[in-house]
Amino acid sequence: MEQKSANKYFSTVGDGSGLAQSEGLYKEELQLALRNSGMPLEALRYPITPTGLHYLLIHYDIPAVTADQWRLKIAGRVATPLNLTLEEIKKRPRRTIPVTMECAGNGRALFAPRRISQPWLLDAIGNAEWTGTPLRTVLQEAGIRGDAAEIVFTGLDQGVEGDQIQHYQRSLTVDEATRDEVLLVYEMNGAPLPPQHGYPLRLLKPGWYGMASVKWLDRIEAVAEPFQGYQMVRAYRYAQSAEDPGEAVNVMRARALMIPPGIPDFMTRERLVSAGPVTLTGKAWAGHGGVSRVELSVDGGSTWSKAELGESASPYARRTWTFVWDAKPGACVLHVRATDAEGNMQPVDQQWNYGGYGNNGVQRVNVVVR
Ligand SMILES: Nc1nc2c(c(=O)[nH]1)N[C@H]1C(S)=C(S)[C@@H](COP(=O)(O)O)O[C@H]1N2
Ligand SMILES: [Mo]
Repeated sequence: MEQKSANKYFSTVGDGSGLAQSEGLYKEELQLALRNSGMPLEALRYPITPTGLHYLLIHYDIPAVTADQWRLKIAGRVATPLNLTLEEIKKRPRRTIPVTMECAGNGRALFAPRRISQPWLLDAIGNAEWTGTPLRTVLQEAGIRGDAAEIVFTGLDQGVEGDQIQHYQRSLTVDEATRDEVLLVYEMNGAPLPPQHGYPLRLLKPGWYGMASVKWLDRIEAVAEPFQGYQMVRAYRYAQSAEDPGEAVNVMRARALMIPPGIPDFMTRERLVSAGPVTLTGKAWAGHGGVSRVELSVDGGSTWSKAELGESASPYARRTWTFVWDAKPGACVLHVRATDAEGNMQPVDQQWNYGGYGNNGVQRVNVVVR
């Protein structure tokens, strides 16, 4: 990988610490926010998120690529390197799975201080139906050699991040890469992958935060050592400072979100609701083993009651929850929280980290009942 000091060419944002020093948004955050749209929370109502409402996260530019010139290269520590056309990939066994995807940075802007980056609130989510072919069978055909430890996925997109000129690259261990549910995806919601979601082919790693699902795949390489690329060792770490190596971010933490009830105030997006029974509903998910419980608080987090949980369409898709609230006139803050199969509950208070990852602090919705 080519390395260069970015500071030689590019200006610094803020005071150089990487953290915002004020509540106001930096121009650079707004620039990212306008490119990378979130899903309006009322779209939680659709069982499958319409393609144009699914969140987007693009580190650099959408690369220019047409399927006829494109080839997927499979190389490195394999017995038989492969060079596949999109048509050849589509002739392989076809699988469709609904998968809930969430950006690891979801909730970042709710941390204080926040990392200067894509300033997500709670909307970096989607639940699409992805169609493709299992990665495992392609790797079997290439013949992963016994000395391979990881599989590196390289996107066509290139940019400068930190101080490194790079293609977007992430790796998975051979064990993680060859799990049943890992797909090479060429369709989203029954149509060819749109440019912004990785056309012509992307990886899908269900259960993990979105950064693992590399878009615009160019090359898949089996390597002998753990991959040390920027997106593995510098970004996507639960760390306490810029220098702290921290722990890898991977599996999605438990989260429940509600469709904000009633109608919004245009500026604040606080809600106006009529007194009486109000059915609160939303979705909940967790990367490992799914969600075991969802609870509501209608008194600002003092007391909690269990919501009713629906079924999920796949082990990697969110579940619907519902709760009937007897709304009394006045102002209140609604909270919703999920617990995963291992008993990990969403925290009420933030668990800060430098990169602003995995912030699954409970959702709070300000409501005025009249
Ligand atoms: N090649 C490439 N793959 C990528 C990214 C990227 O910038 N380049 N962004 C990643 C991140 S951080 C997320 S959250 C998901 C977002 O996928 P989506 O835009 O289809 O929702 O793609 C991942 N795959
Ligand atoms: Mo992300």
